[in-house]
Amino acid sequence: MEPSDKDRLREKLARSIGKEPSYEEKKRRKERSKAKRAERPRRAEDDWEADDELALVRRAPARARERPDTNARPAASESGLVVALARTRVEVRTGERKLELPRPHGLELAIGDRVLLDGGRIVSREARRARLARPDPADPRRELVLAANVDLGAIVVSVVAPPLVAGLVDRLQIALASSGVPALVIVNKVELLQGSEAAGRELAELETEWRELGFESLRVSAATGLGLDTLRARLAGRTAVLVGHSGVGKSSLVNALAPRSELATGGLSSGNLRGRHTTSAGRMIELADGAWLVDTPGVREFGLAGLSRDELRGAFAEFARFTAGCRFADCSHLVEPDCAVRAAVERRELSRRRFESYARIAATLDG
Ligand SMILES: Nc1nc2c(ncn2[C@@H]2O[C@H](COP(=O)(O)OP(=O)(O)OP(=O)(O)O)[C@@H](O)[C@H]2O)c(=O)[nH]1
Ligand SMILES: [Mg+2]
Ligand SMILES: [Zn+2]
Repeated sequence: MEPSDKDRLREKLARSIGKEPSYEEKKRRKERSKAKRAERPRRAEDDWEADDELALVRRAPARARERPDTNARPAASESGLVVALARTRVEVRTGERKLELPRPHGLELAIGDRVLLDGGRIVSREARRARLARPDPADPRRELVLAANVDLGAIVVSVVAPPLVAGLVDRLQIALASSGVPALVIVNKVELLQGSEAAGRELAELETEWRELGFESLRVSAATGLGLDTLRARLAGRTAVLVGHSGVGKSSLVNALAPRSELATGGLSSGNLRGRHTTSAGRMIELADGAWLVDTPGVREFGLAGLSRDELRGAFAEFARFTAGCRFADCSHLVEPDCAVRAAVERRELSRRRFESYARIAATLDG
C-alpha cells in the first residue's frame, strides 16, 4: 500500500471513531428508548426492530421469551411456513406452533417461503410458486422479495388522506403481472369520500378505467367495516400480499380482518397527509377460512428496473389496438413522428393519464 493510501485510511478511521458515540452515551440512549417503549402498550412488533426497509433485527432476548410456543424444539424433518424474518432469526409456523430459528446462511428466504426443518434448523427451502419482488432501493441490482407463494397481490390505496396515487397502482399491476400474480386494487377509507366530491369523481373515473382494462377493484373501509365481507370472501383460501404507500391502511385492514393480529397502525403526518412508515417489516397473518395475509411496510416508490421496453409496451395492452398505425414498427410512442398511440391520446381514445404513466415509467428504464 502506498503511504498516502495508508494515511487516508488512518484519517478515515479517525473520523469514524470521532463519530461513534461513547459507551456512556450509547447506554444513555438505550435507557431513553427503553423508557419511551415502556410508556405505551406492548405490541407484537416490539420484539423486532427495523434493520432496513424490509429486514428486521431481533431485540434483546429478555422479551423474546414472552411469546408462547416459541423455541419449542421441533421434531425432525417437519415443514414450516416463514411468517417473519429478521437479520439473524426466522419465525416459522408449523401447524399451530410458532418457532424462532436461527436464520440459515446461504439460503435466501422471504415471507411466505415453505421450509424444511431438521433438528431445530432450517435446512432447505421449497421452490417458490410465485413471488412479488422489487429492486432494492439501496442497490437496484439486488432484489427484495416482498412475499413468496402468493396467490393474489392486493394493491391498497386510500382516498383523501393520503390521496389516491394512480401511478403506483399502474406500477404494482405491472410488477404483479410480470410475476404471474393476479392483482386486486383495494380502495380503503372510502367513508372519507363523503366530504369530498372531487375525490369521489376522480375515483369513479379511475374505477371505470380499471374495469375497461380488466383490473379488479374493491371499495372498503377498515374504519367502518364497509366492503370487508366482500373482501373476506375474495381472500378465502388464498395467500395475499398487501402492498401500497405508507398510511393507506394496510395494517388496519389486516387488523379488521383478523382482530387478534393487533398490528401497530399509525397516524398521518399532519402537513402532507402521508403515512409515517409505521410497519417496519413484513409479517404473515392467518385469517379464518384458510386465508393468509402478508402485511408489508409502505413503499415510497416501486421501481421496475428489471423491466424491458418491450415488456413495458406489453403492459400497456390498450395501446396495441393503435400501434399498427405508428410509422416505425418499434415505435416507443415517446418521441417518434407519426405515432398512432399519441394521436389516439389526443383524440381521447386512450387515457392521457395512462399514457403519461407509461412515459414516466419508460423514463426510469435503462437502455
Ligand atoms: N378514516 C379512515 N382511516 C383509516 C382507515 N383505515 C386506516 N385508517 C387510518 O390510517 C392510518 C394509517 O393506517 P395504517 O394501517 O397504519 O397504514 P399502513 O398502510 O399500514 O401504513 P404503513 O405501515 O406505514 O405502511 C391510521 O391512523 C389508521 O387509523 C379507514 O378506513 N378510514
Ligand atoms: Mg402498516
Ligand atoms: Zn407510436
